[in-house]
Amino acid sequence: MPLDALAVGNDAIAKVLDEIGDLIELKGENVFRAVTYRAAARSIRDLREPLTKLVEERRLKEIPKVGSSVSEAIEQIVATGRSKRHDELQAAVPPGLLTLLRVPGVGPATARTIYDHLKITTIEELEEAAKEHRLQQLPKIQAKTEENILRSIAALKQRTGRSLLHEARAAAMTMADYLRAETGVEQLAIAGSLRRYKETIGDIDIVVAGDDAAPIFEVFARAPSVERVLARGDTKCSVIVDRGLQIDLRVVPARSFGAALLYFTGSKEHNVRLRGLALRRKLLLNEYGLYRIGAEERGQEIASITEEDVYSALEMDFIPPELREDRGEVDAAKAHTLPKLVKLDQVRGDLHTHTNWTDGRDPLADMARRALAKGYAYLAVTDHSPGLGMTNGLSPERIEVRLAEAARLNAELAPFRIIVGTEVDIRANGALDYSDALLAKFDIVSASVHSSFGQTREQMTARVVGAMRHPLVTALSHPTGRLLEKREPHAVDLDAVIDAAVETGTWIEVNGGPERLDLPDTWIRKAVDRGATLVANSDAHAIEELDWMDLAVGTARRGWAPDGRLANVRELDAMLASRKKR
Ligand code: DGT
Ligand code: CA
Ligand code: CA
Ligand code: ZN
Repeated sequence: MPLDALAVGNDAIAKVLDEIGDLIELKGENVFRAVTYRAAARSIRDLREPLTKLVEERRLKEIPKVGSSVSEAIEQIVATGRSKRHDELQAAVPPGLLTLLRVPGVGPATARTIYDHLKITTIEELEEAAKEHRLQQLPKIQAKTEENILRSIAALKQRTGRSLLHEARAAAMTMADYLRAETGVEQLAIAGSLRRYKETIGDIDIVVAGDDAAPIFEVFARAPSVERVLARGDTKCSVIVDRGLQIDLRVVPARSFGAALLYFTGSKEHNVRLRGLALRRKLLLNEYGLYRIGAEERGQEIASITEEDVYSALEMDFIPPELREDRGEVDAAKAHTLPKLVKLDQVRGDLHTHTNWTDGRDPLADMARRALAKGYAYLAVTDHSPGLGMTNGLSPERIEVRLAEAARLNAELAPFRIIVGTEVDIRANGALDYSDALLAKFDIVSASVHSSFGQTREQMTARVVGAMRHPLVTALSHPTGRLLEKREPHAVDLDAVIDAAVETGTWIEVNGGPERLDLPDTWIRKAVDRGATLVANSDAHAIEELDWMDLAVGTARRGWAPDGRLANVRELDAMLASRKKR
C-alpha cells in the first residue's frame, strides 16, 4: 500500500505488519513468523505515542513484541513508506489471494486451496464458485465452509462504507481526549451525525474554538490514531484514522462556537429548514452566527455563542440533536410542543442482559454489581432458552439454580434487585421455546426471533404477533432482526406488531446492541404515536456492554420517545406492575 511517508500513523503501520503476517501464511512460510508480526501489530495499536517519534528516539525496542525484524520493517516504513519484507512477499504471492482472505471464514490454507485449484482471485468469482458448489469438491473444504463463505459474502455486500455509531464514537472520543490534552483548547464538541446518534456514521465532525487553526491542525495531524492527512485548509483539516474512518476538524472563533456547532451538527435538512425560517424574518443564519441581513459583513451577530442563544433568538425551544432531521421538529419547537425526551440518567434498570451461563462473558454477580454501580435499581438477567443450541440455553434444572443464586445475591445487594428473566426463542412455527409452566417462573419474558429469518412477511408476522399475544410474554426483543451493515431486517409487518403491542400491553424493545439499534427510530416514533410502551435495553453480554444503554436511549430519543413511555424508567414496583396481566 502506498503511504505518504510524512504522515504514516500507528494504525497504518500496524496494518502493513498484519498484512506481512497474512502474506507469510499465504506463502506457506513458518506460521510462527506470521504470529510475530501480528502480535507486534496488536501492541502497536495500543500505543499511546506516535511510532514516528519512537523511531526518532530509537525506542522501538521498548514496545512489547517488537523484535529486530519487526523493528527493521517499522523503520523502513517510517523512512520510505514501504517495507522490503512486505514488497518481497507481495511479489511472491499471487495477487488476489489477500482479497480472498478478506472474506471471514476463509483462512490462509483455504485461500491457498481455492486459488491453486480454481485460480480464483476476486470475491465475485468466489461467490459464483460457492453457489455452484465447486468449493466443497476441493480437498479439506466442507459443505459447511462453503455455506459460511456465502453468508460472509452476503454480509460484505451489505456494507455501505459507513461505520457503526459506537465504533465512530470510540474513535471520536480518543481524538477528543488527545486534542484536549495536547492543544489546550477549551471548547471542543463532537458534532455531525455522531452527535445526533444516527445509527451509522459517514464521518466524524469535531468543532473547536480557537483563534489560530494552524498549530491545532499540526497537533491533530500528528495524533497516534491518524493514518493519513487528507486535506488541510484555513479552517478545516481532514484525516483518516483507524479502520478508514474520516475525521473533519473545524477551528472557529470562540464567539461563533454555538453557531458553528449548530451548523456542523446538522442535519443538512434541519439547517436548511432553520435558515428558511430565519430568512422569513430577514435574518441570515450561517456557521458564524445569526445576523440581520446586511449586517453580517460588519460582524454584528444577534446570536452565535451558544446553540441555545441561536434557537432562542429564532423564538423557538432548544432542539435536542437527536431530533434534528427535519421531521417536524422545527415547527414543534416554535409551537413549544417538543416531547420531553427520555434521558439516560432516568433509566432505572436494564431488562435484557446475558451471563456466562449462555452466550455472555461474565457471571451474574459481576453483571449485578456493575448495574448497581451504574446507579440502577434493578437488572433482569435474560439468558437464552435452549432452542439456540449454540448458546447453551437454560435447562429446567439450571433455571432453579439460577433462581436460588439470584435470591442469594438479592439478599446481599438489597434494595437492588436482580430479576430472573429469559430471552425465549420464538420457534419457526410460532411456538415459544419453554412450556408455560417454565415461563411462569420468570418475572420478565422477552421473546425473540433468532432463526428462519427467510420466512414470508405473512409467516413472520403471524409468528411474532402470536408470541406477543401470549400472556406470559412481557416484551418483544429486537423486532426487525436487522444487523447494521450485515443483515437486512426480516420481513415483518411492523404496523401489525405495533397494533399487537398496544392491544396486548406487550412492550417493544429498543435494543442498544451497536449492530442492532432495533426498533429503528422512525418506527419508534410510530409506536410512540400509537400508544405502545417501549423498553430500552443494552442486550449486554459483558459488564462493559451495559453502557450500550446509552445507544438504546439515543435511539429512543431519535424516535421522539418521552420518558413516560419507557417501562424501565419506572421504579421497580411500578415497572413490574405495568407488565401486562399474566
Ligand atoms: P454523515 O457524516 O454522512 O454521517 O452525516 P453528517 O450529518 O455528519 O454530514 P457531514 O459530515 O457531511 O456534515 C456535517 C454537518 O455539516 C451536516 O450535518 C450539516 C452541515 N453541512 C454539511 N454540508 C452542508 C450543506 O451543504 N448545507 C448545510 N446547510 N449544511 C451542511
Ligand atoms: Ca459527519
Ligand atoms: Ca464531515
Ligand atoms: Zn439477547
